[in-house]
Amino acid sequence: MTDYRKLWSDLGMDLEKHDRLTSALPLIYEEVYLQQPGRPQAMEYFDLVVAEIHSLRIAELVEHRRRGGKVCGVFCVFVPVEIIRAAGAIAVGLCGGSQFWVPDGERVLPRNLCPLIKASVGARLSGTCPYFQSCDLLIGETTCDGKKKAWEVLGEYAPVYVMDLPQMKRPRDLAAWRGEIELFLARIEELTGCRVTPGRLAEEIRLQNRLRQALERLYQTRKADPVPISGKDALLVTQVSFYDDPRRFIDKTEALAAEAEARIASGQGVFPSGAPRILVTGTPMAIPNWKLHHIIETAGAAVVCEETCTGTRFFEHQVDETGRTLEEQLQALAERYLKINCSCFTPNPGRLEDIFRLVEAYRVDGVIYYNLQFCHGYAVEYYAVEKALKARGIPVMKVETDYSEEDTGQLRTRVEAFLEML
Ligand code: BJ8
Repeated sequence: MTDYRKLWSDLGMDLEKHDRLTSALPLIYEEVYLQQPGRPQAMEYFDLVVAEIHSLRIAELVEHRRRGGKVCGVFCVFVPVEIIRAAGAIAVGLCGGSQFWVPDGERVLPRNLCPLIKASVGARLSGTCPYFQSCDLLIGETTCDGKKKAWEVLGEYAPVYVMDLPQMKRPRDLAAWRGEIELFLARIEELTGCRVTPGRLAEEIRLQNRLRQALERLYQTRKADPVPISGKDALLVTQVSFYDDPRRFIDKTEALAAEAEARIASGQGVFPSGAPRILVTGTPMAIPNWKLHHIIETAGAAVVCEETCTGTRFFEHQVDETGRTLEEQLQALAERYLKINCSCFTPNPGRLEDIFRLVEAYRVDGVIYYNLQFCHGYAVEYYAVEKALKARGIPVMKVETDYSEEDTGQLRTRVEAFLEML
């Protein structure tokens, strides 16, 4: 049996502090997840992943490194993980979703900064996240200003590589992004000492496409009324996708989707038919950030879709698999990734189109715009989203919050008032 305390200690973790972090999770998970009535049985796997969040997968990463493999940490859905894997490395998502890490982040970052950035940096500084401790290279990107500058700070504590993401989508931006992907490939080859061949890259492109398709299949089931799976459970599945083994994740997600499809066939749901259907749009929700979904769903509504980077922005659009040469494959990767409609782009009309399309497809009654505090890109973009939704008669409400529980009561009151209006 693996001695995890030894394993964490070998990773240089602060065990005492880590105990404090992990002691709170079972209680929170019990309340937020396990008390939900009628959950699909296939969620058991994802419950296990959370219960063992700092052990089972970490042991796999440690074993991979013991054999000479590398681990790369990523913070954004723009990073083409296919390249990392094609070079024999493992990619894990590192975005911090816990308030626990915020104070450590604030030791080196301003308080009035997005909690996702503070928690991500805090996770590294506190020595309590075994994923961070297992990484040979952290890969940042130039999306928002906060992240862009935080990489400089993080770089004092761990090796960081930054991808320069263009902020417009003109042909010259696509060409620049393609160039960035080439540089990235060279850096990953240097790290791993492995050449990325067209054959290996084709395999990883297909694998990541399958992973996206598995999530898409699960999301499709959320279009049904009654909805066969809660928004909280669907969110958890996406959160897990960022660090689980991709093949195992695909199998488990397909099994869950199959169960959800069977539920639809027999009319079984987790909310009564006719319950208000909510689309959440905005900033990502990194694990264990389940705050807003929990408030909405304990108020009697179902979250049926997330237009976020822990939702549709992560899995929509496939990479073209027909490329045979490295050049063609890198072009296909550049094109697919540049289709993501993050608010860091100007203008960003694609996001509005996505929201309308999803509102219709998921038969949404109301939209809740989720804005992490101090995320200016999404905050400013609310203006256009609100105007466009109101013009179409679609109710919308903006929620601006952080990871703390201080405003939970107030948020609950606002969400309940919004739901009553639908
Ligand atoms: S593609 S949303 S994952 S950047 S919430 S850190 S934007 S201040 S996370 Fe994001 Fe990539 Fe865009 Fe998606 Fe900055 Fe905003 Fe914080 Fe954000």
